[in-house]
Amino acid sequence: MIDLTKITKDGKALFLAYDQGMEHGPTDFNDESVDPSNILKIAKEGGFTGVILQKGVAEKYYSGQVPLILKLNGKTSFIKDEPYAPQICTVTEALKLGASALGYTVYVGSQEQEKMFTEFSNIEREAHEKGIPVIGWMYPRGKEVVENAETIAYAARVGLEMGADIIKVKYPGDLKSMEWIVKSAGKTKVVVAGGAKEPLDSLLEMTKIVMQAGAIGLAIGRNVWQAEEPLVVCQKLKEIIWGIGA
Ligand code: FBP
Repeated sequence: MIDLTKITKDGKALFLAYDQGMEHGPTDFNDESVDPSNILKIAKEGGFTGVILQKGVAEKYYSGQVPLILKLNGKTSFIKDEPYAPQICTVTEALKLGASALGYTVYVGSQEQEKMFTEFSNIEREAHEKGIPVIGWMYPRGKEVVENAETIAYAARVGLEMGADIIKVKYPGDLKSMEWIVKSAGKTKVVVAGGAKEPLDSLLEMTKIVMQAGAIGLAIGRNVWQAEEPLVVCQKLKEIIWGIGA
């Protein structure tokens, strides 16, 4: 088993996702969040167990604030056909930038799936030889695929079958579905994405369900750095993930 202790605390995880500049463009940002330095400050002060960056941002802004999870592939939202996010950073480059773990998105069910399977497998082989964990963003997507609880569970299972150490999935909407996703992922650990900004109460309720279902935590972006007081949100999330007073 690959050691996850660099990016977890007591087996639980809270990752700050900041690859949206690539995935959605700066439309997600305001004057504060457009500056990666402010995000890294939140990552450190908020007690995150890892921050997720693309290589360009890591190169120019990262200096060991919290453990780095380097995203090795990505795409823009202009792509409307079958989704494929090409690899844009190598394992060697990521390690030079100080990465403690690597991230890669697989659009499970896309007509381009084969390319992502191949890239993911090659990355994973090299990373595991070096003892580095690989996190798979396992998203069921493509013209033949509807994203729902069942297809998210399928994508989660593909993460296990492919050997991901952790998978990141979208929240399916209820406890029973979430439990099935966690079961489907087996010994592969599960973290859940935050999604678009929503009221704090709903976010906290989702976090409780996610933890109750057996996931190890969240990999969350917009719901933290789009909040008026990101550190207050972090504290509440930590209280749920690690227990009161975390
Ligand atoms: P959020 O918590 O902001 O949703 O971030 C999670 C994440 O997976 C990011 O890592 C990624 O940039 C984004 O969501 C991709 O979302 P989508 O593919 O649904 O546009």
